[in-house]
Amino acid sequence: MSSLKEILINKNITCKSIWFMRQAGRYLPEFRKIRDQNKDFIKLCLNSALSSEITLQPIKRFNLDSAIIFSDILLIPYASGQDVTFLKNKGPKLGEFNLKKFLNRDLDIFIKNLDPVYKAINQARKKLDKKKSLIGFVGAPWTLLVYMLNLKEKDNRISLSKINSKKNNLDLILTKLNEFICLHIQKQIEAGADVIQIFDSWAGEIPEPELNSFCYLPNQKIVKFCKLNKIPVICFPKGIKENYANFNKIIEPDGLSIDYDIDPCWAAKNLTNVVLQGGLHPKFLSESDEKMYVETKKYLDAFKDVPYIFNLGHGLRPETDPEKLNKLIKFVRKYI
Ligand code: 1CP
Repeated sequence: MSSLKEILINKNITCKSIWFMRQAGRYLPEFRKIRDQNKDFIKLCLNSALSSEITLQPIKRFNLDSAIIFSDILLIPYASGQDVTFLKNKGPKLGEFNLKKFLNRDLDIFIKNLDPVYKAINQARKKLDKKKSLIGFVGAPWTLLVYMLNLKEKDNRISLSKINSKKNNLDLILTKLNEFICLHIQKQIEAGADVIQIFDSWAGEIPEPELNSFCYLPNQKIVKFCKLNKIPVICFPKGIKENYANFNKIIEPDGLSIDYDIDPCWAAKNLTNVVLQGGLHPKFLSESDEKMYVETKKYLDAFKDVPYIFNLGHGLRPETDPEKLNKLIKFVRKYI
């Protein structure tokens, strides 16, 4: 069994594991070379040979314990029929959301559109050492809605008025989204993914009274689905602060990825019966080695007696120097 699964399933504290969110892509020169020749990001994600190669690039370079499939959370809106484009240095831009088209989308067409992702998982799994996990992933419903309904304002705040105007249809949208997400998970498992991570990157923008309907319930449904399929699942409800404790009690995921606002000592005390992951602010990879090591040690010390997966409090930044990441990995491996 891979070290990641060994920790998630058996809560084995002697077994340590390292991987990084957004480890495949952006900051790696070998990725940039491929990216420069493939201007259409969606097409690149749907090129099975290239996306399986990109998935394995950080494993070859750093011998990390797990690979995460090179894909994107926005392939779900894409496969459901919405226009999705990625603008250089500006991020994703989605076309107008068409409720009727979305609700009537045939599941077979949805899956057919994503077939290259499953082929990529299959190819990457074959080339990946059996002791390493291949992580499949999805965006949580709320985080997908932020993009699908174009809720993000220029200052990165979320416009709730836009979601309020859709209130009557919200249950229908969430139900269909859940169906797409679970199907996408099932297909990733069948193709060879052995752990699933749910990214709820914008959970911190949900007003407290709505946390239950937009964050807890939708994540709980997906976690239940993963458990039914006997696949370990890690949740990442970024930005919900002390509500991480409620999230953990209600949803009961196998793993919980903490963001950089969560104090590791608080987490060790308050987030129990779960395997913790992550925490270190990705910005420390742009500071001095000493500062990076001091900050890293805070997490390794706080979690030395509990099952812990080393990772960051959010994804690796595009400006990260791969050599700096190498130093961090060496430090963590020596320490644990
Ligand atoms: O222009 C480029 O080269 C594309 C950059 C890029 C890459 C490499 C995007 C655009 N997505 C990805 C891959 C990706 N996205 C992975 C690959 C596997 C890995 O190494 O982790 C994963 C897991 C994601 C997940 C993802 N996409 C999230 C959740 C994680 C997070 O960072 O919060 C989100 C929010 C997205 C949307 C997205 N896709 C791309 C960008 C720039 C964004 C974020 C835009 C924003 O900030 O709103």
